Amino acid sequence: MSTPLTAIIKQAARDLGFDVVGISVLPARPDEATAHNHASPTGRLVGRLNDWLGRGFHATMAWMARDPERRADPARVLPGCRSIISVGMNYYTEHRADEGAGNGRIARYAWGVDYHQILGDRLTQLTERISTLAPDSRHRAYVDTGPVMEKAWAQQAGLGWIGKHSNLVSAQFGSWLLLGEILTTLELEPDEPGTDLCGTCTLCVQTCPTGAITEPYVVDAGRCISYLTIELRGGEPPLEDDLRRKVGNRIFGCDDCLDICPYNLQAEPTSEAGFQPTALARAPSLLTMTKMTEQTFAATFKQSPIRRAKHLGLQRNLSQALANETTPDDRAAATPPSSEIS
Ligand code: B12
Ligand code: SF4
Ligand code: SF4
Repeated sequence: MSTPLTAIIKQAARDLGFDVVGISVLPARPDEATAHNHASPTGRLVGRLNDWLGRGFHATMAWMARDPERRADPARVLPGCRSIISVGMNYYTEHRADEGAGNGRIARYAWGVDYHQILGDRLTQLTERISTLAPDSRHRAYVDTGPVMEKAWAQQAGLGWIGKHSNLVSAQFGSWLLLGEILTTLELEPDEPGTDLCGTCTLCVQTCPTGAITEPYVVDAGRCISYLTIELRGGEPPLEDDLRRKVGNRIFGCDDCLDICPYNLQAEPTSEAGFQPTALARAPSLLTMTKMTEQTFAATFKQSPIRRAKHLGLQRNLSQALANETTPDDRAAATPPSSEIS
């Protein structure tokens, strides 16, 4: 049973359009919360993060290696932090990608308006509401870009579980949830952590074209197509032929490990207008897009996550995909094209 304040905050989050909301708490005594205590949630998290960093799985994302103890411990981000309000928004639409000849493929999360904007605006409103309810409290809201391990806290707050592809899966919304959170000094009522329902399934691990899921729950970003087409800056040396071929027609992100997940079979379309796809995002013509100047790129993707790749990165991706049209990716050659399950 939630305390009145917890219940009011959760209802306010739902009223703002968040599909899921849950709460996790940090211990009152700072020594219990510290990242040096390996039995505490933050201690376990810093261990996992350091292990991942130690294996070099962050590749060129140097920002991931900056102050891991802070990234794993919300109390270092917001001194006095007692609770984390995790929220998620469903971005699934019933549209299909048009992968006709000459088209590239863009990951679903980038089909509409940038989620940083959609979730960020709502989180600002939620924070304002909390401030009026509890004027003495302090908060920090983040979507993606903050030093917070969002999936782990979402799992702790009961939004779902961390699947073997390492993303959060919800029994209700599958893997199509984007995450955000508010760190707060308020003591709220915690939810039960999510239970892992992957069981013996390993479909996502098997389907990954590049073997980036090195073992269940662990992703080597340096091999992940999402990293190779978004975070790896244009202008870096070209990929080795084998890896480049496996990138196939993907020009921004990758959904293969999400598309295959059985928990997406019953995914309900989102009611959020901002996530509806643009015609270009669903059916991106490789040749047309190679003609985009820097100015057209900036204007076309002003409100889209695709601007993250920058003009140079997207052009690199388009060249790769065009090269792969004549040398199809290994997986596509070996197996029939995988259609989306959902
Ligand atoms: C860096 C990053 C990436 C990198 C690295 C991915 C990765 N798996 O770490 C790259 C660029 C490859 C990437 C790709 C994608 N990303 Co990304 N990414 C992030 C970011 C900024 C940090 C993630 C991180 O901390 N990684 C470091 C490692 C150590 O942490 P980890 O993945 O959480 O893995 C550990 C945990 O699983 C941990 N763990 C923690 N608690 C527990 C508990 C249990 C029981 C177990 C078993 C394990 C476990 O063990 C693992 C150790 O290896 C987050 C936003 C954020 N601030 O959190 C978004 C985020 C994870 N990305 C997101 C998305 C949507 C994607 C893509 C689907 C985009 C796409 N379609 O192309 C892909 C998915 C690829 C994949 N299979 O992971 C969403 C995920 C939403 C969700 N439902 O989970 C996030 C949360 C952004 C957001 N705000 O919504 N991403
Ligand atoms: S996003 Fe693609 S490349 Fe990355 S882990 Fe999933 S299936 Fe593999
Ligand atoms: S595909 Fe299977 S193993 Fe992967 S997250 Fe979904 S249920 Fe878990």
